[in-house]
Amino acid sequence: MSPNHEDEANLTLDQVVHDIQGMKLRGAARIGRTAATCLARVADQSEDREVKHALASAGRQLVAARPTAVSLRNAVNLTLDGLREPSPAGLRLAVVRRADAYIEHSNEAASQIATELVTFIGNNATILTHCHSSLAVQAISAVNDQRKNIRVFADETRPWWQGHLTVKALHEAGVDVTLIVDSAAHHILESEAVDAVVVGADTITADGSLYNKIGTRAVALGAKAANIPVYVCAEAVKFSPYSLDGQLPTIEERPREEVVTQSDLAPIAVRNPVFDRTSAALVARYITEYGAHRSEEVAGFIRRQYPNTEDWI
Ligand code: RI2
Repeated sequence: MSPNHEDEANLTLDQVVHDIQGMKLRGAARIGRTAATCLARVADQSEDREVKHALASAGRQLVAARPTAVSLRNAVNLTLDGLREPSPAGLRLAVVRRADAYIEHSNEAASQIATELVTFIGNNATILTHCHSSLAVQAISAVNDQRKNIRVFADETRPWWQGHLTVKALHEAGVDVTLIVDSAAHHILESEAVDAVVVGADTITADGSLYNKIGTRAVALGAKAANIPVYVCAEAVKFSPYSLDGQLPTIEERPREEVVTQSDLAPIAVRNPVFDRTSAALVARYITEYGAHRSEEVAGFIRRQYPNTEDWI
């Protein structure tokens, strides 16, 4: 299911923002790569006299498209890096180069994270996962390639059913995977002697909290109760430098129509939060391209990864 970012290179800024808001473009890693690609296109296509303004405006529009995934804001800032270059030509060149570097690093990070996760999972392991994380899918596939007799249970993940993407991708990779409804997760954790929960991340904050797809918190609480470790596959851009000074992600709420469309339920109120926060104590390790980190190590990791965020939006 790994997206071909060239497909997105032809999208306009408005199309990218629309597709991210409409969940046509989803997955925090893919959203970040698409934002970098989009900014390179804006740089390429802007006149000298307008390039700085066009990039600043595009950056703000992209950051606003999905408030919970910090990879989007980090991708914009890592690509624009404060728009400091003095000349239009220098700015244009720097943005295109940084966008290419971002995309190359993102793709390399996924395979480094996969290699790191394998060190935490043994033969005959049973894994449970939630939603569709391209990083978790790649890492679980690597575990299946290098360990014997691996089984996976995947939550379907209402209301967008991203678990269907996960089971199809893992099945294509030759993994023994079983789809379950979200509310079966606790039962499976206990009755199937699950050895590890492996999920992705939208945002990780300095206190070690994980912001991920709705339902992750419930799975992590069930794992804690069953003494099962939770491993989070997340490249450095999933970590929030903005949380060092207290800026926390907004939990995105989406339309009721994604939950119910039946006319007999029309009078009934519906809430549709699509992310939740899993506290630091429930995460065993954050598996990154720079190694595995405990929750209490996250603030230091963020400071090392993001030493200078001056002029960032
Ligand atoms: P990768 C997804 O959100 C899920 O929450 C997933 O865990 C996270 O992004 C990270 O995905 P959505 O886009 O970056 O389905 O690992 O709302 O692909």
